[in-house]
Amino acid sequence: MTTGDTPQGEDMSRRRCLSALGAGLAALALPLPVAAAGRRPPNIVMIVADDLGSTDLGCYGATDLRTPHLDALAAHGVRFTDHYVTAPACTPSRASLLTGREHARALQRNVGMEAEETTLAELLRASGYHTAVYGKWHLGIPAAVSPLAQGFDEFVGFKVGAIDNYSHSYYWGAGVGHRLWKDDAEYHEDGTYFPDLVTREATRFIERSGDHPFFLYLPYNQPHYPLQPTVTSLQQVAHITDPARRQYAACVQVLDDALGRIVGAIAAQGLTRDTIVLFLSDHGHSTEPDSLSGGRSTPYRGNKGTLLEGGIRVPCVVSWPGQYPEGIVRHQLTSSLDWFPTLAAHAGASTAGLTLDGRDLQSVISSPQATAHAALCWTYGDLWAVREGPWKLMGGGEGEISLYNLDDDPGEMHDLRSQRHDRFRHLAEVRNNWAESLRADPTVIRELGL
Ligand SMILES: [Ca+2]
Repeated sequence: MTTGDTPQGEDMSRRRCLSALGAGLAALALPLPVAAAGRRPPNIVMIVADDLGSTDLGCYGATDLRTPHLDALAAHGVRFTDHYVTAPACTPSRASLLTGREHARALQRNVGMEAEETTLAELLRASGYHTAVYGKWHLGIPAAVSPLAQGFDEFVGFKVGAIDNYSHSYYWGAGVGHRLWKDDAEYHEDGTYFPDLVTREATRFIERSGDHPFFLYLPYNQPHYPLQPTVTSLQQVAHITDPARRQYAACVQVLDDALGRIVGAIAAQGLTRDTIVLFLSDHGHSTEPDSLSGGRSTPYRGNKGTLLEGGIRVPCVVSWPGQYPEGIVRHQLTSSLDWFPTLAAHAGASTAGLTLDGRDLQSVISSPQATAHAALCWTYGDLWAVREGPWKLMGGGEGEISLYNLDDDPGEMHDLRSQRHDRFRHLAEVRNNWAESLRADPTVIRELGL
């Protein structure tokens, strides 16, 4: 595997959660109007795409792909245009999603997510939820950092970056071998198409949930390589002439079909109005050779592994029929960090004592005027970026520091640094203050350009 799927450039930090620090930041979360009085806590289904391009859904403007179920979710929910993940690679992005914390705090170098991290699954389980993860874990292989050690009652899936969808083996580098797990044991089900296996397990979990609230985390491995779409899905995108795009589109179709089946399973149990369905990608599309580079981020530039928009700006849709507004679009700056406090609030789970970097999005979901973040900052390897309003400053690596206005220049082509020293100085200060706040956390290692 190349960078982004091995724990090399992505896993930078040591940390230990300091609960003493937690109280201050936890207080940033808004008051928590849980589910209305007398109402049961909602089920939460969190579906994560793997390497899906920033605009590769019909509801995000793609005209060649077929994503009817995801488009329907957006039509009956809330779609975010300016939603970001914390890193353009699997492991750090997922660690932040599950903890509500910057990956610099949550990761342990070359291992995965810190065992001491409090995941959303741990928090919800402590509030009485049943929890399960089916799909791609990629947050550590040892038992001490496995799903069962991080708050999940059940796990079926793999812990590495990618597997063959039928043999469930890993064919890259020196680590070739069977990689499917059920809980903490090796599991064999040769020949079952992995996305179908995930959907089947998820459906069974939903069917036996009864009235008990559950948290179901479904990190599908689509459209990540190896590109192994079904014959049916390939036929449905036969109109796409570019072979790489067609293969990729068929994998997106597999993902969309899976989401449709999950939503259908929820409806079949009469749980639609008791279930929040959240969908997002872990980062932008891949240009690694095995991916065939079939993904797109138009009109943005960049991809997985970069802090350009195409690396970190992702599709994100959330639906809670009867509770959330339907068919609306939100343009505020939002982050995958925000789902931890938002969903915890809906579940009635206290985040007191946790040092969280995300914000409760309930006000943003309710109002186009509300603000969750004045600015967002990123660090990844030696790359860094900061966005405030339409302005984005980025640097590190071999490149110069560049300033872009995303409203005028979504493709980040025209560097305005020499023309707008005022914006440059301001964003640099925002970014430095953010880095300083992380440096104050002794559990963060300073290898990230912090
Ligand atoms: Ca990924």
